Amino acid sequence: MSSPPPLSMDMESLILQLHDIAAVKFGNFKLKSGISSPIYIDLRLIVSYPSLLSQISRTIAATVPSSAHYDVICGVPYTALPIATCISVASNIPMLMRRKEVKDYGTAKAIEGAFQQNQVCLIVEDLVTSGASVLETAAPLRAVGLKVTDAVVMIDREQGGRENLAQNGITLHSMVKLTEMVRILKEKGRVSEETENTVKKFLEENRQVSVPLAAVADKKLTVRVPFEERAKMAKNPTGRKLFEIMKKKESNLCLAADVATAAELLDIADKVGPEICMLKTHVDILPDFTPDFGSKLRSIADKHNFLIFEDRKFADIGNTVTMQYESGIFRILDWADIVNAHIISGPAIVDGLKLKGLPKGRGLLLLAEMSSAGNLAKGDYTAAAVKIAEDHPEFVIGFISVNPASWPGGPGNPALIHATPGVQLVKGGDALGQQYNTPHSVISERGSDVIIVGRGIIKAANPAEAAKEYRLQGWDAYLVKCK
Ligand code: S5P
Repeated sequence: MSSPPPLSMDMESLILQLHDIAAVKFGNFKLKSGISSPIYIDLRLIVSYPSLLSQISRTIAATVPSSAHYDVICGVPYTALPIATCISVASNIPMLMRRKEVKDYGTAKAIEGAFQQNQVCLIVEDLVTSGASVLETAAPLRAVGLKVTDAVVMIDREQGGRENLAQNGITLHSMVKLTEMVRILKEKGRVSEETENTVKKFLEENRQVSVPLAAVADKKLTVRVPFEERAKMAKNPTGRKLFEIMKKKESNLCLAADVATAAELLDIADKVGPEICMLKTHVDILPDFTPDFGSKLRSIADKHNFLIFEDRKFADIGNTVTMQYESGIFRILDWADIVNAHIISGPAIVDGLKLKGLPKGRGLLLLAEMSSAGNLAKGDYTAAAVKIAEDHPEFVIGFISVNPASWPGGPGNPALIHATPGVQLVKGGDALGQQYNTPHSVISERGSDVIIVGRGIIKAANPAEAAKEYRLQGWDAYLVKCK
């Protein structure tokens, strides 16, 4: 094995200073993920040591090779913000700030600062483990039209971050690797050989833990059966087809196409079609709806291989919903693969819809939870939805859910699909009670399968590109869940 290249005196001095201020500690620490670590790094402390902060910032900036071109820089909130600020001030390269929480997505921006489309943004981070935080910052930057090709980090924990970022088109440059740091501390007599070996062993054993997103080892994470296996378990042909499409297109993204007109809807369906497994409509909001709408949308759905989900939210007695499903102006039964229903009126609503839908091979999602603030679909209500679904496996294909991992039985039967609305690239909400979580949180922490995204895509400057970003994030989070 070749020995690593020697570190510069400056780097050694920085490492020793970090140890002096107890930003690097050795012992037995319980990490957020639940695992015990023999090393703990808290770089938040460096703001209290301005000269160290400035030295670190200079060294980090010098770590980026001159071949890596960038126009702006953005620190990952919060610890890397002062570092990015120092780099920006020293280099006179403008900085952007990413808001971690966007309360009112309509008015507040996820990215603050001035920039132009297609400018290249360098991400600055303090510590990379899996690369999840860098990816969470890259997503909103990319969503507003910036390019992200490189990230620079002070300490690389060497736990999969470099590889995960590379998979997302980001080259990671690190000031120092964790094993190098520990080696220096041992050489300088700060830690024993035994400690160095314990840390090395820990890193070796936990190399796979954190890939590719931060919460992999979070106890809320629900490991699920892969979609192709679940396709075989599904009792309803539409449920099976949805799993198959998801696997084939590597997409667990459903577009909520809440646009102003039928013409716009057909247009966006064609543009975003390659990225989605399902397109969700609210046909009653389309002023230009015509009887041929269904067949037009159907041919786009066939062209791009996605399913059509009319978000009708039936809620009446069995007899009434049969008519609402089949008749009227919209004739939903003719063209929608999937519809959904509240269970407020009791299980007979499923019997009513099944009467019409099952002969055509259609599927039904039950609203077990809702995304809006203060909604009443929780606890016993959610449990009742699970029971009704289990009683109708040939027609109910799954749920509209928000946090199935928190249900008493978790997401439950793998033959059933969880689809979750209230998804944007940053956590937040709108002015009318909608609450947003990120694709990663929805899929890998909350145990859902499909992200339903509306305004995050349709209000984007380029909906097809935004859809691609959501698809990649949703799929990445799914892959984590299958590990
Ligand atoms: O609980 C729910 C259930 C649904 S189906 N909360 C929701 O937001 N929805 C739908 O998802 C809602 O009707 C809208 O079509 C979409 C969310 O849109 P967005 O623009 O907030 O992403």
